[in-house]
Amino acid sequence: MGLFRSVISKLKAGLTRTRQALTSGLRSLILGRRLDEALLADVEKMLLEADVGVAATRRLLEGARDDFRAGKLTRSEDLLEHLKRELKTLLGGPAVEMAQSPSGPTVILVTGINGAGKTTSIAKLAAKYRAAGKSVLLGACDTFRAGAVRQLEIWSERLGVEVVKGQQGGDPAAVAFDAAKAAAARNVDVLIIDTAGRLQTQDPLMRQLGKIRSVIGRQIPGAPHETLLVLDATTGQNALRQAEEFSRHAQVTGIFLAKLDGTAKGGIVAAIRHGTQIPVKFVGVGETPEDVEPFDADAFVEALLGE
Ligand SMILES: Nc1nc2c(ncn2[C@@H]2O[C@H](COP(=O)(O)OP(=O)(O)OP(=O)(O)O)[C@@H](O)[C@H]2O)c(=O)[nH]1
Ligand SMILES: [Mg+2]
Repeated sequence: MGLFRSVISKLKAGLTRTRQALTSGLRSLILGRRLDEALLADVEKMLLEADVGVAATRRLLEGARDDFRAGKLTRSEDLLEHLKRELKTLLGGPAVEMAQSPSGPTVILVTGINGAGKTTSIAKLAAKYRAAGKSVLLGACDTFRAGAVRQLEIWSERLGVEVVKGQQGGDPAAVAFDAAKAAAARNVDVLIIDTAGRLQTQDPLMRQLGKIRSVIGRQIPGAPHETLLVLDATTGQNALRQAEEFSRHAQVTGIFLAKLDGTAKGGIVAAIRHGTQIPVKFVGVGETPEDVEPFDADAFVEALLGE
């Protein structure tokens, strides 16, 4: 049993828009129609519209097409169950747990483009760890955007956790140094580092991320234990490209897919899973600290395609 568990009802609520578009759409498409090549083509179109992506869609329907042509899949009602099974396989088994330092603080570095949802997602993680009885410290390494430190502080006050901060415009690596030092001295369970939004194409900023990493690693052996890339689910296939690019530059260990509630294109999860090796570890389904679910393939598929 992991530290965090997935709650299907909450996931379902968060997936409302995708469910309306995809699931209701699939049901009404399939019900009362004969299973034939035309129906398979329509289902394919619907999966593509939900941002499942070309490659993942092909993979999801491959088996159905083969089985249909071999006469093994004959009833349209069975197609949905078939898709569910395929999607579960594609998304791949149980949740991938967050890494944990064997001794001393576990450090989680959070990165992503501007406005992806990094700071909000950090509040969500902090709330989760607090609820699991862990002590949490935050590092305000977004020294770039005006108001960024304050935003993190407001969350920290609400959640009852402390923040290590520096001067606006100062060196983010210096803040990372202070935060890691404080985390080690206080022996907190978890240190979560907020960073400024950056594009994967901005070399100096990507190098800065490297500097933050090495500063933390010198203070706390093995840190950062997790590098989470926050992606905005509403950006569709663009999110997939960010995942590819960021993982090339930073050693991303997991994806936090934010704003899944804000999109009818929740199929992006499948595209990311199929297109990268990085596990989706959390999904964000709203703006409050409670609106987060650890990603679990079975729970996700049930919430998405279940009744
Ligand atoms: N609906 C919804 N909104 C979200 C979610 N996560 C974040 N947001 C909203 O997205 C907006 C940007 O979130 P931030 O957490 O400030 O994003 P950020 O990546 O830290 O932004 P910068 O620091 O400016 O790069 C805010 O309005 C959040 O409330 C989510 O899961 N669902
Ligand atoms: Mg931020």
